[in-house]
Amino acid sequence: MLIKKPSDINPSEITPESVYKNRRQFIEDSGKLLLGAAAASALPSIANAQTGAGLKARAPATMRRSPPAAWWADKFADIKPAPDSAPFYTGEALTPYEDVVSYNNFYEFGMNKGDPSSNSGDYKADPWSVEISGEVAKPGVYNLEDILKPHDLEERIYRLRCVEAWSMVIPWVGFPLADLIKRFEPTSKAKYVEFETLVDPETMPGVRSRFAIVNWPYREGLRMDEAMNPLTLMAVGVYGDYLPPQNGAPLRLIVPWKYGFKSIKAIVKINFRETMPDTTWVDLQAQEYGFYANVNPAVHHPRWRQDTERRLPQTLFSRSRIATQPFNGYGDQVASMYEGMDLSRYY
Ligand SMILES: Nc1nc2c(c(=O)[nH]1)N[C@H]1C(S)=C(S)[C@@H](COP(=O)(O)O)O[C@H]1N2
Ligand SMILES: [Mo]
Repeated sequence: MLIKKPSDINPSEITPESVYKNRRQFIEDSGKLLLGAAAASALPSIANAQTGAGLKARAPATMRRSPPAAWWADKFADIKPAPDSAPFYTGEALTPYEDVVSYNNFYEFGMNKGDPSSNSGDYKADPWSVEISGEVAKPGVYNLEDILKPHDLEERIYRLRCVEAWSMVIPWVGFPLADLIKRFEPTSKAKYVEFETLVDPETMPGVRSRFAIVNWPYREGLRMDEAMNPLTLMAVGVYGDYLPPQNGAPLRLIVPWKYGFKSIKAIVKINFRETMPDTTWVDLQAQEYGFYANVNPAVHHPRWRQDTERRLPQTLFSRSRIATQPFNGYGDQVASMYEGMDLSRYY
C-alpha cells in the first residue's frame, strides 16, 4: 500500500487549529439554524431538513447532498443519535467532514487520496442491488430499498485506523451487519462472510487504468463471529448525510477494530461460505496484509511501524503522532474472539 511521509503532505491537508475550531462551530450553528427553518416551514422536504435532530455531528449545510432517490429521505428522517458512552462514541475530536470526504482510499477511482473525490462524478449509487448467495436459506438479488427497509438507522462515532498509519474519528450512519445477516438465515455451514465491490469501468477510472494493482473486484471477508459482533456496521451515511461516492455509497462495511482496508465500499455481493475467502490485500501481498488485519501496535508492517498513528487532520500546531491502541481501542468488545490465537501469526 502507498504511504506518505509527513514531508509529502499536501499543504491543503494542513489546517490551522483556529480554522478547524471555527469550522466545527459553524457545523453546530448551521445545524441549529436549519432546524429552526424546518420547524417554521411546511415544505414536503421537511422530513429531510429535520434529519439530524439530536445527532452529535452533521455535514455543513452548504455541503449536504441530495438523496440518491426519494425514498432515502424518509430513511434518513429518523436517525438515532450516538449515545454518550463508549463503544459507539469516543469523546475524541471528530475529523472534520471536509477531510473525511476528500482524503480517501478507494482504488476503483485512483490511487491518490484526492482521486476518489475528484474522479467519482459519473458514479451512480441508484439504482442498486445486492446479491446474497452461498450458505443461506434466503439467497437472491435484493434491491437496496428492500435491503434497508426493516433497519432503523443510527449514528456511530468510530475511530478509523488505516494500515498506512493515519487515523480519523468519523460519525457514520448505519445499522448492525448482524441484523442484516439474520434476515437471510445463514446455515450451520456459514463460517465466513465474503463481500465484493461494484466493478464499473464506465464510472470508475481506477478500474480502467492500466496501472491498477488490484485484481477487481475488490474483495473482503470476515469470520462469522466478527460479522455478528455488535460493533460491525453497515454504513449508508456519514455526518448525518448520505454517503458520498468516495466514502463507498450507497452501502459499505465498517469494522472499527480492524485496519481500514477491511471496511469494503460500494458492496454488491455478500456470500456466505464454509471456508476462509481470498481477499484483495492478502492476494496482493500476503507477507504484509493478513485476513484478520486487527489493529495491533505490537505487530509491525514489514515496511513501517504500527505503534503510532497520525490523527487527521494534522495541524500546524499538532503534528505529533498518537499511540495506536490494540484492536484500535475496542479490545473490551472484541479481544475475546481471538483468545488463544497467536496474533503475530494471524495478523
Ligand atoms: N472497494 C474498496 N473499498 C475500500 C478501499 C478500496 O480501495 N476499495 N480502501 C480501503 C481502505 S485502505 C480504507 S483506509 C478505507 C477508507 O475509507 P474512507 O475513505 O471512507 O475513510 O476504505 C477501505 N475500503
Ligand atoms: Mo487503509
